[in-house]
Amino acid sequence: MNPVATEAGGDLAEAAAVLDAAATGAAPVAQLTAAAPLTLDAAYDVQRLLIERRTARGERPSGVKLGFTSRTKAAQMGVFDVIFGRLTDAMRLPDGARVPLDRYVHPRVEPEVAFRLAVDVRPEDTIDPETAVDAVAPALEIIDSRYRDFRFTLEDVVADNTSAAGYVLGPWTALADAGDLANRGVRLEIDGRTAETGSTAAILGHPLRAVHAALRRARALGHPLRAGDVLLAGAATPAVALTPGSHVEATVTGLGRAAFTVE
Ligand code: OOG
Repeated sequence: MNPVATEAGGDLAEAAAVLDAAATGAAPVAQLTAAAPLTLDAAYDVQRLLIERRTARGERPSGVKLGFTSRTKAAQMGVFDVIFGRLTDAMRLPDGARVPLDRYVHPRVEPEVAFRLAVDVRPEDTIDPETAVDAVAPALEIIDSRYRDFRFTLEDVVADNTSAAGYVLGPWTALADAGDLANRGVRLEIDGRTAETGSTAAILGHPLRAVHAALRRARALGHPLRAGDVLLAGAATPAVALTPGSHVEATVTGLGRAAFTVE
């Protein structure tokens, strides 16, 4: 084997181990790019290795997510490229869950729209995004950067699996019954008060474009998707820090709500 590749592979595996330990120990670490430059391709390799560590512990892939699909959210973090992350069943929290805060480093929440994959999609398949998904739901995503101060570059956040930490889904509505999703109100409520409002139009101009973007990225990364997988389309508003005891709800007009309570 090429020794340079081995060495680089070792570094990437080490980076994945560091980020994995930061997540499991809820203890932040320095940005990877502070120590050495990281290409975007290498960052996606770290992300894959990070998820392989989780699946080796028994977690199962449950879908994918996009980040920075809305400008207000991208502006909040100063990163303007759409990013792709991977979800596992251990990140899924039941609607109405009680969520312990000490499981995370500095968690934030964002209101989202989720889609459900209708069919298996192998990387070599070309599929129309509208037929790839069959249902839509309101969702909440808990993001938790494993980097100190929640600060990162594009490559850092990709390596850290796009800060993915947890997600809650509201009820599914069949896409055929959901009507036009182009411009639905999205509201984040904390303790009954509106914390953020936005529109599904903020998600790449139309949330179904997120399906297209996710399929394209999954194909480029050779990442297979399965029928039933969840696709989080990205926040419609900036993220809000979680505080103990708060009750968090996301509402998407016409689709209902998703909620959890912080412990
Ligand atoms: C990265 C994840 C952003 C979204 O929906 O835009 C994201 C972060 O802000 O930590 O999930």
